[in-house]
Amino acid sequence: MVAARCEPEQAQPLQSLFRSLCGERRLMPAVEIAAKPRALPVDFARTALVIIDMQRDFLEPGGFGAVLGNDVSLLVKAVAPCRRILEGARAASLLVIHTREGHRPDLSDAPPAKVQRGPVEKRIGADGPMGRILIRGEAGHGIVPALAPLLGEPVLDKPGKGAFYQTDLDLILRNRGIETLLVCGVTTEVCVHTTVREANDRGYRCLVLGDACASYFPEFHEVGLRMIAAQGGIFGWVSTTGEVLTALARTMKAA
Ligand code: C5J
Repeated sequence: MVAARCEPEQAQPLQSLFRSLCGERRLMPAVEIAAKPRALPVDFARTALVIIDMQRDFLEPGGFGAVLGNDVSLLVKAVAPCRRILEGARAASLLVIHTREGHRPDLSDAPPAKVQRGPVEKRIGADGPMGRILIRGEAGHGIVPALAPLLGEPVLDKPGKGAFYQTDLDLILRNRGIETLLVCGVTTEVCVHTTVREANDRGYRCLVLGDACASYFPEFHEVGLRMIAAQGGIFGWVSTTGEVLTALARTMKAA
């Protein structure tokens, strides 16, 4: 096949065509958010907030996290920053998406390799103080009350660690023309990281709000954030709730 050549005199019309096909706004981001490894230009009209797995099973005593022997109080510190960015996103009419990790009661969507780990009484599906561990519909599977989804905000039930795996997240984002994700939630090095890697491979820019993420292992949290921003931002950008809220306020003032 002969490759199409672009003569110099054709370049200008082709660039205009490309701009009109892609939408001029894409080339003129509204605001820059201070971030590592460098500031990220963001068009908030094409940005969604994705809150990962802020579920009672991970954050409250008696849930899956606690049953596994973790100190759940380490995750609770992410609730207030998540709440602040959630309120900011709602005020600015951003698309807000909540995710929950969990499985069908019959475990038909839970790979045996995931379930069959550790003592039987501590496994996914076992009875716990907040109902069956990590099972949809049980009390522990719910999102903590401070971050309860509002009617109309998509809540994605995911069987895996990543929010794109076996969900319609990509479809929802593409139908809304979303190109940038503000990502927060728990845990930094597991479900947040997996989701950011999946999103990055699908072409989304991911800005992770470090203070609105948390881990049972503070050192994993720190290193997890550093990994995202390393090598020129190998998976994305890392910022804070405060920086994003400042940028949102600037945008809303200018509008
Ligand atoms: C874990 C999660 N850690 N949401 N899930 O199993 O990070």
